Amino acid sequence: MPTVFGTAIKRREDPRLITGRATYTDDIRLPGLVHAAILRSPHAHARIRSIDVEKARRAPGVVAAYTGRDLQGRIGTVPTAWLLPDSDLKTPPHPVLAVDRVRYVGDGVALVVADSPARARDALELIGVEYEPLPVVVNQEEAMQPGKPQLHGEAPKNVAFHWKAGNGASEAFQQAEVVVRHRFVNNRLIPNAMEPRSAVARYNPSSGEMTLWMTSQNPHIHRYLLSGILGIPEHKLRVVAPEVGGGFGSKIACYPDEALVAFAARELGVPVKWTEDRRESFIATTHGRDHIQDVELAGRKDGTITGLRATVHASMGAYVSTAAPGVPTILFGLMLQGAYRIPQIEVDVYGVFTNTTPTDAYRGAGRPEATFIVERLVDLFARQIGMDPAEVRRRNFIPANAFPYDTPTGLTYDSGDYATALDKLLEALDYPALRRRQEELRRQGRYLGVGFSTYVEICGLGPSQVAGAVGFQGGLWDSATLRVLPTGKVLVYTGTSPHGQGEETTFAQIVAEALGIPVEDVEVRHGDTGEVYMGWGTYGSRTTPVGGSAVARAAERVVEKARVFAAHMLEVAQDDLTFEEGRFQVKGAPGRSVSFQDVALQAHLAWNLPEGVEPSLEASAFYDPPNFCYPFGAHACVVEVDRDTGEVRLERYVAVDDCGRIINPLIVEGQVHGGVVQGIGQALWEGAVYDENGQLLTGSLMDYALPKARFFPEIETHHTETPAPHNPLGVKGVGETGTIASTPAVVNAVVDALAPFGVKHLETPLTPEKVWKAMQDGRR
Ligand code: MCN
Repeated sequence: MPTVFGTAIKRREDPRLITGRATYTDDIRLPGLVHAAILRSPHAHARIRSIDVEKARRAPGVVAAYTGRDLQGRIGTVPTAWLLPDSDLKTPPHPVLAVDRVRYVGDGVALVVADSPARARDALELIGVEYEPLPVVVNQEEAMQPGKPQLHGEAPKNVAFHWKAGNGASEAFQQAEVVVRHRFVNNRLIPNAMEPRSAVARYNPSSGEMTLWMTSQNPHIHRYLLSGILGIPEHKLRVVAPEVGGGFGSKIACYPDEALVAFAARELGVPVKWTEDRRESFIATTHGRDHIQDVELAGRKDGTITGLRATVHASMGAYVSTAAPGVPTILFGLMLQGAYRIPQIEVDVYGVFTNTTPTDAYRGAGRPEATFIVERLVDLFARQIGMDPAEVRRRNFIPANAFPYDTPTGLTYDSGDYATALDKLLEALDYPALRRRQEELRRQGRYLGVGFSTYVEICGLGPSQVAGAVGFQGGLWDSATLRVLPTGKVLVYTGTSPHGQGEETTFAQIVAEALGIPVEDVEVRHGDTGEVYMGWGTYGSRTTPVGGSAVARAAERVVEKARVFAAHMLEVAQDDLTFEEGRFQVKGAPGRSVSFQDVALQAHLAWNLPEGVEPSLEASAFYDPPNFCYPFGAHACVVEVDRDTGEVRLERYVAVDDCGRIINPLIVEGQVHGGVVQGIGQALWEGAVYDENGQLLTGSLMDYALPKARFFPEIETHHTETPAPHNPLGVKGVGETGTIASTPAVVNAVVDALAPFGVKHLETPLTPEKVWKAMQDGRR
């Protein structure tokens, strides 16, 4: 049997996806189905004087219409799942429909249910809402100034929380030979999964059971939270995530909308569907990033970094979304170490309410914001001391023999070899030749730039104890059950909920390898609380390190039980058996063996069971990792900036990533490609823009520039393999590495290209206009 772990087999998910045969939530058709539409506030901040839904109720095809007042006392508010200890976090109530005040453009105001989606939307126009507009604040720093509009009575100065970490950096700055200070604006991004959010709810009044199909990255968390909002006992609520067309973090949160759909289905006794349109998705699905970062780095002239300090204002938007408090704190502040031995670090984060769409996780969630700071500061430092940026990185790397490495922010990096990744990158780039070419081109008036990003990230979330200690209101272990059928085929149930990442393929590879059976004989099931007992979902690149480890453990247990049957069948002691390539073999007796399939059949036919052993071959495992995983790597981008137009042309992108042992190189490459493209999106094109009235100016795909395939050269991927020392597979996550690494690599490259103009920094996205202006200003 060829090994399947480490093999680039094609994703089994893809045929159904690329032939249009997958079933997404919006594809679900049920008898008697009616359709919901949500009226959303056009104001960023306003008092609601009155809402009149009577005309809408009488409109053709309308079944029902509800306002926030209609729902009061009948449905709960939207909860937050990450409470930050020692931070004084304020979590003002977030009603499912606004009652007397709206706080962002997109805040839900009324729900209409009708016999078709079009009629439901038409009826929204018949709802009369009298708004009294209030002053608006969209910038988080301004929101903390005296006299600015207050979003929530419970949060003076609009501060949702103030959080600190690190070991103090005053000494490093007092003794520094060189200090680099800067302000970075990590711009707000809009996730734009290919499939917008959607929900279908069906209630059975006779049993009191509710089934809710929804676009979820974590159905069990949604079941738990929604059961609270709806007052439906958890065992009567089944949450199913059918095919989910991407999430990128935006389908983790518990939103008001899905709760409303379930509420309406229960009220009306008919199934109800709601699907966001793209415009709605822009304003009503959480956004990402949005930091104002005041940062400084202390160092010596010889290139040693001695300290890093950051004060950050992170926008929470109008309410605290489900996982939002953890993003600019744990996933950001604790990672300001980067890949370097920085002895002193200090970070202060203010989470601030503004009249904007709530923010939450977006691919990388906190880690891109941290990596951007570290990698830009390293480049600014290199420039200031006149040293090559690759050399400054190398000098400060945590050395390979220093792992496990305790950081000043309280984490323990598990394993790493950062210098080897950089070496591989420099070789792939042919770095000296690249610098020579840059010089040559500059002489011809052409501006080539090369930018690095040597990153480390925290993922594989995560040890439940640590998560609990930092305020996450849940566990972060995961579960797997393996059911072996009489013919030796295997069903795998995982508590994770992949939505594009490909674990139906890679988890099958883990099992096929462990049991020595064909990979086609393994089927992976996920995303249904009715099928899978419990799990915590897919995000934070945890699915493989945590969920995959649970699968590996369960497979080991299946083999243990199979060994009992095999020993009985072969009439030898268990210790006399080896298990290789799917066969139990009597040691030293080549002719005497049984296959895994023989054992599976025996376990079920059960006419000759070992004494005291129950029939069947099934095992479960619950895996709680002892540590996070810390994938790392070295990325480089080569750009050429057009002197006349300011346009940035991507010439090369080279990624060296280390995600421990690789299960499927093809899938890993795909994840790196997608991640890199998303990170470059932020660097060059993407950015949410609000005007001073809180209107989202980039509220459609005409205004919000997503990356397009034709903008990219072939992304070159390479790997080093430093196994995670603490999980049974030696794997680290890879789902976010590309996004985390790539944004600063591109910005560093553009700034490097513009060095002759004296340009030291440009805020993302680096639009041609900004780049062109920087060249004009530099020349002056
Ligand atoms: N893998 C592997 N070997 C490794 C590590 C991973 O073969 N050493 C494989 C995995 O088995 C899986 C894939 O790579 O098939 C990604 O796995 P993992 O790193 O565990 O990440 P998750 O599955 O937990 O995915 C989450 C991550 C996040 S946080 C975001 S956001 C994101 C992403 O993945 N959103 C995505 N990738 C996405 N890809 C798609 N298509 N759609 C999204 O919404």
